[in-house]
Amino acid sequence: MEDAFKIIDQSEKILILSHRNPDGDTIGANLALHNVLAVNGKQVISACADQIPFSLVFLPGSSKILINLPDDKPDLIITVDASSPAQLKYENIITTIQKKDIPVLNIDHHATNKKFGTENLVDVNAASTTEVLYNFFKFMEIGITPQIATCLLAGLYSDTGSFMHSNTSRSSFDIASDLMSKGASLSFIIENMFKTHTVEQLRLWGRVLENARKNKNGSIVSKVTQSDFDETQSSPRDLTGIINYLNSVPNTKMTILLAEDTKGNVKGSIRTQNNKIDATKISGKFGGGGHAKAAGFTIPGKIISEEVWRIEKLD
Ligand SMILES: [Mn+2]
Repeated sequence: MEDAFKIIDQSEKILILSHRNPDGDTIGANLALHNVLAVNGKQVISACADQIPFSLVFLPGSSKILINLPDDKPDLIITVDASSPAQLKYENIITTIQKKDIPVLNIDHHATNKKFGTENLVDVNAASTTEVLYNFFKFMEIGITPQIATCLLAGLYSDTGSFMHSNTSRSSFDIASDLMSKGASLSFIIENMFKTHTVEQLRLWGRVLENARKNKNGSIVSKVTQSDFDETQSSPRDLTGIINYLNSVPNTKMTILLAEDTKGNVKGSIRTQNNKIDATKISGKFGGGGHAKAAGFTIPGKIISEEVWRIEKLD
């Protein structure tokens, strides 16, 4: 944390980057950090290559997150919640990080983090990147305003699945309690992040649930194809959250949801409640990453339905 503090202290123009397909953690972390650094006299730009979902627009300062990067070169790039440079999606940034042209502070909590930064503030025991930041702000003796508290709590809420995932620890509750005492608005977070489903999204979820089956290995699997998105007038983004329903069947090995995207890829999401299974080992076989209980991968291709017929001999 001391090194992270030093590298920030030495910089004037700071670019904070969230990962593609942003979630509550990467955006909450970005905005909390933006707020703290701007108050401390830094020139801060926040960006994310993909547009932030409607459910996160309520976060204080969300309009500060740009999609297009300004030409001005920063003195420091801070990445939040990104396990590898590729997660940032900006080609020129990925090259810059690889060439080490500009110092990079990598703040994250993924077990699969590639430690690509000049400094790496990575705590794999933290439930969210905002938990890492919370500890960092404490170390720096930063006063937490209600706005910062809301952003940090939103990240913790998002990554613990409302304190239901196995990464939820005593410290998650301690931090949440402290953030609420500092003015984080829980009702605001819940209303905006969890009660925002559209009818199109619910119809898509219907497809996922209907396609669900338990395979021979005791895993729950389901899929959605491009035609499911077309017919329900929904998009891949509308899948967020549905896998938790699939992953609610007792005594299963794991849950896998396969979804086609518009660019000819299949995105696989893996969840497990089984302590013997490490989801990152499975996602890793397909070039993906994530956490032991929640991981994912993307591979080019499409989903083919196979029908198998066989005759069972009677004795
Ligand atoms: Mn996260």
